[in-house]
Amino acid sequence: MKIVAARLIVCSPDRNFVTLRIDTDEGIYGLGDATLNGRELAVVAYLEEHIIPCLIGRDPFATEDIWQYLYRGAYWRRGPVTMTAIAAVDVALWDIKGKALKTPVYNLLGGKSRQGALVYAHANGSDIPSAIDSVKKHIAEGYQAIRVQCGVPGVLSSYGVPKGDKPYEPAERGLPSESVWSTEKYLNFVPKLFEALRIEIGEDIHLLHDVHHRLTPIEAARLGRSLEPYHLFWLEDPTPAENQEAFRLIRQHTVIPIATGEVFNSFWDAHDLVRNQWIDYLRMTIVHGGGITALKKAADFAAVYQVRTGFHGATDLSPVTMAAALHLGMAIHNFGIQEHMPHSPLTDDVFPHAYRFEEGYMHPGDAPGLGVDLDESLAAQYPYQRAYLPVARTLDGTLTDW
Ligand code: CS2
Ligand code: MG
Repeated sequence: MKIVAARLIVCSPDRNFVTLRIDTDEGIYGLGDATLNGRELAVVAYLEEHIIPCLIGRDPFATEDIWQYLYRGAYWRRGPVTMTAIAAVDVALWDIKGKALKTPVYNLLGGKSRQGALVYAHANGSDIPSAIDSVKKHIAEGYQAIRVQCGVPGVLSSYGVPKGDKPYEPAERGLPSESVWSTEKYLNFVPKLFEALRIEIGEDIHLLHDVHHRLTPIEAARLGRSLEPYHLFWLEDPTPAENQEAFRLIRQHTVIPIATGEVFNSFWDAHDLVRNQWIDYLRMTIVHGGGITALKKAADFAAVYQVRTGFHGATDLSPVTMAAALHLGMAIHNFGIQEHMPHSPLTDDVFPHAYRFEEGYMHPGDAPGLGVDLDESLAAQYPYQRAYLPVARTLDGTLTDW
């Protein structure tokens, strides 16, 4: 079998998605997600100008060799644009392999290690009563694990809380919006939120929380310690992770489980975190971390240190990435949990898929390959629109981490 063509489909069914389609001489094609939120067209150019010409004529089954060729062969390693482009190729090739062998991708990665992938939902509210309502709504839908974000009194547009009555979606069309942040108000408020939640819903449901990279290590340690009585499943991105040593300090002060990695693009971003056991869950994602080939290795390395996975699954990762994450999550031994922020009905129409949610778990389905398609004529009705993630400033106007 040979690769004969590859092209990009850029569409915006409620939000932007970049999809790579690779075609073979046997009529089988594969899809890969190439979406990098707010920087979409940089990946399109990287693929069109620099990668696609090198793919034509290659054997699509050679996933390891093609990965090495694109990673080592570029000489310039790592970075979100490069690794997203490599991931798109890699995922499309695994899709082709599964379709050609007439088997779901999880069978090529070790086979089923579990019956389904435990997922966590997003609950949010502008204040504590509405956050509790949102948690109860998700429990009624069958979720057994729920991330909770809440408006902080005195903080305009807190992270993870919708502005109007539409579901929370971080990227906005137009230029970047600016939100305001106060660490002091946040640190005083969050323990009250989780205390109220445990009183209201009891201990059975897993609760999670995302700090979104906003604290210093010692502030994160204080937050972790103050949340210990409420038994969180994890505290996510408590501090930015460029300095991996920062997590040592957090670990010295609190036993709260820590998750990080959604912005990592190489396992080297996580290497010290994992081998020192400073984290409990690795949140790297297939689309930004170099594909199934790279994430399988990262997960296997993490397994040696009893670190489990918690793959990123926000709406800016397309249904192709969701499917890839579910196939890998079904197969690896150290799967922990999968984020599930459902796509809009329009996005689901553009990307028909075999995966499904049932009683707190997701299942990738048994279709050959990844089990996701792209309705190109529908996609064409929703062209790309420039959009950005917000930026954040502290109360005195200093730019800080969003
Ligand atoms: C978030 C994301 O899902 C998460 O945990 O941190 O919503 C993140 O903000 C977006 O994926 C950014 O593109
Ligand atoms: Mg996050």
